[in-house]
Amino acid sequence: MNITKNKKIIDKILTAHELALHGYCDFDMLKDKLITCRASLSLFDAFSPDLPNTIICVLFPYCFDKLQGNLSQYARVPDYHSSAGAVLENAAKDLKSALPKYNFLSFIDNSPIPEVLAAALSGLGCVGDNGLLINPIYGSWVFIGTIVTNIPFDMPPVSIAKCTQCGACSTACPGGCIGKSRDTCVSRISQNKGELSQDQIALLQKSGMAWGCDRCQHICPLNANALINPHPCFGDKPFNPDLTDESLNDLKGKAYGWRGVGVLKRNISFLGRNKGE
Ligand code: B12
Ligand code: SF4
Ligand code: SF4
Repeated sequence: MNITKNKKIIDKILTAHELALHGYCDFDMLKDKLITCRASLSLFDAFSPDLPNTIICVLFPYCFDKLQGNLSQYARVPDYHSSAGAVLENAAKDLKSALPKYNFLSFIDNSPIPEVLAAALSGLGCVGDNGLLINPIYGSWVFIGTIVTNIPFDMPPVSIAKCTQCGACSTACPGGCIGKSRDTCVSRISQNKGELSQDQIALLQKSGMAWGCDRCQHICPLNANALINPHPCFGDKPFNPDLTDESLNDLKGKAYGWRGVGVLKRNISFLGRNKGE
């Protein structure tokens, strides 16, 4: 086994898929922190009876501009689960062809891997008080994907870097949830099904958001000079920063589509946009 040679092969294949922004971490460091989800089984099935050795972490910058409307930045690009997910799957297939002795399994978001932690351990940035991975070039405007593999690498011991802890996100957060429970996170509330409580409605109105929330990112000084250079899988034009009832006619390929039109209409109506305000 030649670790340096394998790493070179992986670097080359990832770069060919425009995934030059990647790093590696030891699966062992995260095996006690895995998130239980539907994708957990596929992780263990793929490597059974053993465990994977390495997590390859990749970043997908997604910011096109800093326009702020009622739609969160991350949802202004084609749904990353499929767009970025397809890039990851193809990269994993090419890795398997080049290194057939090993397995490669890709995940993004719907993943047992705590992705922020994995990316930080892979040297791709620091962990903000807002819970997000902040890359030195792209800021926190990045999605995190992983390719889990049984290739063994010799990884030096790493520690997790923290942000400057300036407190700006905490002051700006409409839900008051930095360092506390995420139950009042507007991003979560905007996804809730059914009726919202009066408190939840008040938080949505306070934030002005119909889907997602970016307050703790827009305010972060570490994002001030973030490079704008979105991954090509997101095309060349973002969606409008404001959701309206009309824009809900086509939910195909939208990251805000999975909850259905009812939840989106409900959120928009609380913001008063239907009444022409
Ligand atoms: C559930 C979830 C949510 C929930 C809950 C968020 C939460 N943090 O609990 C809700 C719906 C609120 C949410 C909102 C958002 N999310 Co989200 N979410 C996830 C998901 C699926 C799981 C997160 C999780 O449960 N992690 C596990 C627990 C243990 O995490 P935790 O308690 O927060 O602990 C973290 C930190 O404490 C830190 N940590 C742990 N131990 C230690 C120890 C030390 C010493 C240090 C320093 C740090 C540290 O790392 C942990 C892992 O993330 C991940 C994808 C994934 N598979 O990881 C995406 C993910 C975190 N979300 C993402 C995004 C983009 C968002 C939003 C920005 C979307 C939006 N604009 O509305 C917001 C941001 C809200 C916020 N400030 O966190 C991205 C983040 C990308 C990035 N740059 O970091 C992810 C990684 C998805 C992806 N594939 O890109 N999300
Ligand atoms: S705003 Fe300040 S405390 Fe919050 S994540 Fe950014 S640097 Fe950290
Ligand atoms: S996404 Fe919004 S509500 Fe959630 S932690 Fe960040 S600022 Fe607070």
